[in-house]
Amino acid sequence: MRYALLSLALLATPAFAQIEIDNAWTRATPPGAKTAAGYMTIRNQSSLPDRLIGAASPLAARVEMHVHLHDGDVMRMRQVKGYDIPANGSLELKSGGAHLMFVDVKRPFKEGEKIPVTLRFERAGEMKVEFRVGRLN
Ligand SMILES: [Cu+2]
Repeated sequence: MRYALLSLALLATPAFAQIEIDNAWTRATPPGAKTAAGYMTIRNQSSLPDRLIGAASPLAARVEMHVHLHDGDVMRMRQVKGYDIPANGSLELKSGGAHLMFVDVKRPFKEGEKIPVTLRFERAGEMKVEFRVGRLN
């Protein structure tokens, strides 16, 4: 019986690894800017927690995961190794909170274009997402 349950769990893993990305966007960058922040909502429709463990884009040397911390009156960004996505829950990356950071962008992001990003989840694996570029702020 124990073996039967184990193999069932292994077979079931891909079906439960269901991640959906909503509203992935970034901003147009001014000429010479080296970084841009990316936002999105990550929904986990699985009954198991997942974790975003990496991100990459052909348009940036690297894509880091950042959080904002209040240090007195100063907001600081700190790089983290990943974001936990709760089972049957979601995580919103937004301005002033957790965000992706495109570092050393290869050229300016232009309003209206889409930036390809590959996300890597511990359980759901790799996923390709396009980040819509909003207006320069
Ligand atoms: Cu940042």
